[in-house]
Amino acid sequence: MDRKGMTLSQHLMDSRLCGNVDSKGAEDGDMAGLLTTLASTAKCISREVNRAGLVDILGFTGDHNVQGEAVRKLDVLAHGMLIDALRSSGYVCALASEEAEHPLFLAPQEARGPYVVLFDPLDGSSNIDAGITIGTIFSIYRARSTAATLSDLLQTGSRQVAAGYALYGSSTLFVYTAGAGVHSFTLDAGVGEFRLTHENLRMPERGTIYSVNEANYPRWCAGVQRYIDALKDPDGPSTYSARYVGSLVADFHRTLLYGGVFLYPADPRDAPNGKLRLLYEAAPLARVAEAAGGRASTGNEDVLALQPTALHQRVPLFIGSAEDVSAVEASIANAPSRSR
Ligand code: AHM
Ligand code: MG
Repeated sequence: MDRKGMTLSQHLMDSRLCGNVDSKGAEDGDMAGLLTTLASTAKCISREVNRAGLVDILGFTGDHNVQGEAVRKLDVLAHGMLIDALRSSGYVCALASEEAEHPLFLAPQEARGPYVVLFDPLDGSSNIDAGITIGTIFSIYRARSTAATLSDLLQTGSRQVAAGYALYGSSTLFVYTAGAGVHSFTLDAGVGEFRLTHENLRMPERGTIYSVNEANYPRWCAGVQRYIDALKDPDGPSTYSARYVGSLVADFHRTLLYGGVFLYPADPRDAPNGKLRLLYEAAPLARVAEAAGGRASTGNEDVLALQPTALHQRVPLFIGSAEDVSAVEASIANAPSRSR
């Protein structure tokens, strides 16, 4: 049966019946409901992103977030929309956002559900004012009980029961994995429905695109420098092209479709532990990559195996086609030990 064009709700219903969406215990259906809540909120964020310039919500608020970065008005708006929608959904007991220093634990008198959700409300926000593709990234775990604690938010990425993102670009997309396969939907804005455009996406085992902010080259470790040098070798086995949007979610989506590798290495001057956040960016995209046959590494460890120690922890990130990511790891491992 050609399922293309099927709505997200139909797809979730079908997947649930097939056992492909987390549905343990008494909360059968909660995951489908939670993903629907996220997708509905993404539609609202998409609307605000599209009309941002018309209603004076571009630019900065004047505040700084917990990472010390200037906060943009749309960051705050998207953060608030997700908190409000998830908090009242009845599916979650704790939330954590890249834009908030502290997590939110729902009180016993609130309608609480079995899941915790961590999210980057608007990834790529430095691109907002230029109308370049940005997105929302989410990560979902089960809590041990609805009286969740910080440890329920600090789980290894391999324990995610679902993850995905919305992309606000030339179209609005919603991409998720919840156990089996990675599925991508495109918003049919006229009727307000996400419709299935790719089911069971597979990332090519090897690609020919690398994606990195190459201005940082002089400060990378020798292993990463050598890896990039080798990609440019005219006598090398393949010819690579460079593509870098500067919105992780957009660079990742291209990598998911076309293959290759996205790199954000550590940089001793500006990002000694890497720039990207483990819980809001690296782990959810690693979960999507692995479900599509790809990989994500910190350079010497699988991202999904990392035990988080802090909510806003950063990590170096190498993510994409399995063979490309393994090649970066090999280059780092084989570099002289003091300059890895
Ligand atoms: P943010 O917009 O949520 O703060 O995310 C950080 C962004 C990523 O989307 C992107 O990959 C990276 O920062 C780009 O960094 P740089 O400008 O240093 O290349
Ligand atoms: Mg981000």
